Amino acid sequence: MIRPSRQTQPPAFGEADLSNCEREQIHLAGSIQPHGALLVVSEPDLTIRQASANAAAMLGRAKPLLGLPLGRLSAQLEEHVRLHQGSRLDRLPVAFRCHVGTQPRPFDGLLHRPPAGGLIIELEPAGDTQPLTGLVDQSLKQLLATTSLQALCDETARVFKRIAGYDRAMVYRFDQDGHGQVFAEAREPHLEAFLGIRYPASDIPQIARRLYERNRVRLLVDVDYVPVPLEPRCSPLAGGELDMSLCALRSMSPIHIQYLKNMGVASTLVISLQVGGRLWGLIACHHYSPRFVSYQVRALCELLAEAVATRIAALESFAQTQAELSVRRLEQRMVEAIAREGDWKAALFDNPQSLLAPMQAGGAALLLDGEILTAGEVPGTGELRALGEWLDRRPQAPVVACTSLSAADERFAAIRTVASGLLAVPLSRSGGDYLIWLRPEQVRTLTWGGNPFKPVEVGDDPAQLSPRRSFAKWHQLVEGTSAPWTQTDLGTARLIGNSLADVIQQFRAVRLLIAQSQLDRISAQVAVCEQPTLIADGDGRILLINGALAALLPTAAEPPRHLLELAERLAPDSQLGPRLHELLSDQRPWRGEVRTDAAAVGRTPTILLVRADPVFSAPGRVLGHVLMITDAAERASADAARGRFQDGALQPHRSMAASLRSGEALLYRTLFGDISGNAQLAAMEITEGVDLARIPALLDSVQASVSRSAELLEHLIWYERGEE
Ligand code: BLA
Repeated sequence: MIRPSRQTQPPAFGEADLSNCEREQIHLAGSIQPHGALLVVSEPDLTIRQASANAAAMLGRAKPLLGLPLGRLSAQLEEHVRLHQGSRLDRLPVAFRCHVGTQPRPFDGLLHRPPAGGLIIELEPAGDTQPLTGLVDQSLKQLLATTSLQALCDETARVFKRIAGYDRAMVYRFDQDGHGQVFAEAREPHLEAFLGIRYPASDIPQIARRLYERNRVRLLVDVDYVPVPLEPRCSPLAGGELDMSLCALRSMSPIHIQYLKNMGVASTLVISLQVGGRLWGLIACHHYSPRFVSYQVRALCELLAEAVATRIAALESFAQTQAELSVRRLEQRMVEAIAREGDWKAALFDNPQSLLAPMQAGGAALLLDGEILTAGEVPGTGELRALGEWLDRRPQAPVVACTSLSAADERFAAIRTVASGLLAVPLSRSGGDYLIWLRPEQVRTLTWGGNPFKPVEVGDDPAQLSPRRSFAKWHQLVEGTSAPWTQTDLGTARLIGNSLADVIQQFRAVRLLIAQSQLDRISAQVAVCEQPTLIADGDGRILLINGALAALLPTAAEPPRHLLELAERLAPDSQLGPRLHELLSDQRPWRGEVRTDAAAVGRTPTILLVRADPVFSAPGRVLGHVLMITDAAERASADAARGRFQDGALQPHRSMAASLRSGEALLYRTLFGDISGNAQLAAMEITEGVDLARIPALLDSVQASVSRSAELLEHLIWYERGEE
């Protein structure tokens, strides 16, 4: 990985060198690709203030364009621009067909507003247009019929290759470190396969990745193009360089162009896949001769990429739903074991597979109260303790994942055959207590497209930086590393950890009840625990309320003395009272959510997850009751996201209804129906998935995707109208 330089000024476009190319200001390109022309006009007078050097010639004018009112160039162009003067246009350019020149030629116009003022008009040669419905319908159906991530991505490569007409289309997927792998590919039969090949994170700088989250489609028509400068270079309206983030004609970084030349590629079309608020991957299309694709095809690609991204979110959530089931079964067994044998450990460790299989781990270890219990293949006790100490020294996190313990700390090199990968969840905040899964070393060969450790070379001119020249397959033997942990593994570990922490806490409370005579001494454990916990005797009289639970109650009042009194204080008029009543009368355990009453508690209402259990000393003989509460802030924000989704996501775009003619409205409804149907299904999969922490981001991204799709559809339909 190339480190950013310590210089404070990021390098200007085209001036990056080895030390700072990660920060090249690619959105301030100051030049365009020559297949189109760019104008910047002031508003509301629509006078041309800045233009690409090729604009006058391309638009059929002998004289320079600066200072010219737009209408003098083309009345039709002016009319289209006036139509959009009230709209925002700061997110997605709007497109129209118009004729410009003394012998008028058709152009596709693209209009948007950069942040610092002015209106950017890009004019491209008009492409052939095709009826939308058939193309969208058919492609969407093919994509949405897939039921696994691999099948979806394979189909995506095929659909994009066909629609965009490139020699090769790839789905390029990023891992957690930003490295990429060609995950699916469709190519002309004579081309070499890139499927499975990896490329290092340094091939795509962070700054470019952030730009690609906003501008989702990039076209490079010909790697041998000569960039056309803007005149004047600086925007008279904005003062500085023109922000070209959303420009379709933006000139691309010379480093990247050189990279493509080294690869033997002549032109590219690249579309972002944005899932859960982050750049999940790219759909990258390569052609071996120059290639231009028109606005309509690009917008269609963008629309389909939104549907693919939504489907990816759904399929990833489905994997989590499966994991959730195995966690619930494990918890059930622990609770039963407590009731039956007075201990939960047997449930976890007598049948090691129940603990190992959900994580595909080779071994597992529980470090608790100084004791160590293990399952499967694990290193010796000394090494396990060393792992616990290593975890203690790291910053607190809900889950710790590592795929190469020996790289993290060389002392662990000796145990790499059983423990190269580690996934750990802390069971207490004070440290020392962990549930750990281990994966053995997996010696494997990774295939990279060129040497990932030499991403740059010094060119013939030693001052000149060049990306690597060789893309010959480079095999890396990876040792001391385990198979990677997935997002689903991390989510499942968190769930098992939470559920185990609950069970342990409950078990400690039970021991406390059994030893009522020693209440003072033993209660210390429960008292310092940060999970709100309460212990009551067989009649519901409260023996102990820890500080965390007391903090949920109104501060001034006396602490409640009975379970039913607690229900009244915490959440009156909720189901808590009746359920605790059943607990006392019928010994019926209860798990559920209650919403606290803001007025009663004197703070914002919140959702609490409650588990209430009877504790038996012998069958049928109740010793007491334990009540534990989890603050469901995550659940609450998941619920809020679900609400926002239901309210907002499936609404057609606001301005649509008014702007469409009847035939268009029908077309819009049909296509929007497909898209929102996909989104609705995805939302269902997502809310059934387990990892509460990820639900809001995923749902919000599906919603953002639907709203972006609605806007794109609207633009496509407006554009088609211009065709009539
Ligand atoms: C951009 N590099 C990119 C992009 C891709 C790659 C896909 C985005 C281009 C776009 O969206 O149009 C890399 N392209 C690949 C890979 C494959 C592919 C891996 O087809 C595999 C098949 N590049 C380097 C080095 C630097 C670098 C060493 O290799 C600089 C340190 C820079 N890459 C770089 C820059 C961009 C880029 C600056 C942004 C280009 C732009 O949008 O202007």
